[in-house]
Amino acid sequence: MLQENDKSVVLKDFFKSNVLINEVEEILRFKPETLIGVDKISSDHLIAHGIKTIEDLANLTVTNLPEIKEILPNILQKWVKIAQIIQKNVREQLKRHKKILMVGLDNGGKTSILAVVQDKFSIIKSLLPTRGVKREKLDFFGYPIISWDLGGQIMYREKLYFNRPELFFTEADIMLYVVDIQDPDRFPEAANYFREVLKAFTELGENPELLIVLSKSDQDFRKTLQWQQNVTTIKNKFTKIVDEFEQFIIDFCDTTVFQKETVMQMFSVALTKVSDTSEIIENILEDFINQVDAKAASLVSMDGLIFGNYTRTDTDEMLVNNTALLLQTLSNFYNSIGLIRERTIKLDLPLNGFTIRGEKLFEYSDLQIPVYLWALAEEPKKLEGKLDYFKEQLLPLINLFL
Ligand SMILES: Nc1nc2c(ncn2[C@@H]2O[C@H](COP(=O)(O)OP(=O)(O)OP(=O)(O)O)[C@@H](O)[C@H]2O)c(=O)[nH]1
Ligand SMILES: [Mg+2]
Repeated sequence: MLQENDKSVVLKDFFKSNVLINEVEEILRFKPETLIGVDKISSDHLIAHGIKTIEDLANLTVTNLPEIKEILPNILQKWVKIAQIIQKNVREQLKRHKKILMVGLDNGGKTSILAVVQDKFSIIKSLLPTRGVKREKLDFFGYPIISWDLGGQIMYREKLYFNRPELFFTEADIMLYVVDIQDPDRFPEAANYFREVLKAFTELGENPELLIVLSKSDQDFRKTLQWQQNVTTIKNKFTKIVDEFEQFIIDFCDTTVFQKETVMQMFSVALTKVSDTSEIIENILEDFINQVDAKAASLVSMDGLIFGNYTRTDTDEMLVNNTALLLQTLSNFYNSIGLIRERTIKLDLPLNGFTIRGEKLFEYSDLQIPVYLWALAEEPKKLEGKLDYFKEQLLPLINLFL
């Protein structure tokens, strides 16, 4: 983030002080006169010669400039060079954003998930089907993302996306394929569309990460046998499809928009797939759990974002993460009725011989969201004895990557 701010400061320095920069991608569409040193009259001459934007200026070749008699060639050359620096910078900034494709049948819950991530709960009730593709920039805990929400209605699926696949299915870091888990009648249709998308990726030589989102896994529904059956059906169907191709790996996550933490958790899983950051955090956690003979550790924010975790077995991972999320929900409830948040949250399972323990480390973002280190340990004393070491030595490292 710091880097990005630094860069936009540099970019701003090229423009007159009255020019407001809201979105990086707008910059290339600015008129030439927004640049420092380009007066309105010269700008109008440029426009008259078809050079209407910063981008047009940048696309000129310095060694082969058009003749504009009102502007000296060496001055024009300077402006072109500046425009080219700006263009390069803008492109670099945009590239840093992870591109997330939201794909799936109509009514699956794609746009709702994006609304939850942005805390726009109120719009969910009145959402209309997405028309075509909706692109949006999000900031997920400071992590820059561009989401491409591909409206799932049949007309778009049949007439738009596969006619020009290169416009939609290239350069994605990850695809979240959303399946409405409450609608088994449409599982075959969802599976066929998924296969078509994988074919398009294959033909384009693209290999994004894939995460299948089992949406509408509402709390009550999750408790039913029907939910379990539907999940099994989807997992089998989709795993088979992926096996038809060579290059893809899939993972599954369930969400409900009625519990924000499920959506946050799903997004964290998605981001850990596309960022090196969590790998680094995982390495640090691995180092720590080895030192204290623990079995698993996870860094989780109070609203359910998992920054990274390290475990040796899937069961331990589930144990730590699910316990953390549930106990944090409880802690949030205590907090909401006026109790002071405890620094340490602990659950002993003596018959099973272990303890799951969360320790508050710091508060994250302007909203001051507490972040806890969770660990599963058979000898929690060892862990407790090393917490100061963790805070003093390892946490500053982790902070570098948050
Ligand atoms: N029960 C339940 N309903 C949900 C959930 N998420 C979304 N919905 C509802 O499902 C409907 C469709 O949601 P959208 O987010 O518009 O679906 P979409 O995938 O964007 O649909 P298209 O834009 O047509 O592709 C809306 O009425 C939502 O309120 C959920 O987690 N649980
Ligand atoms: Mg939509």
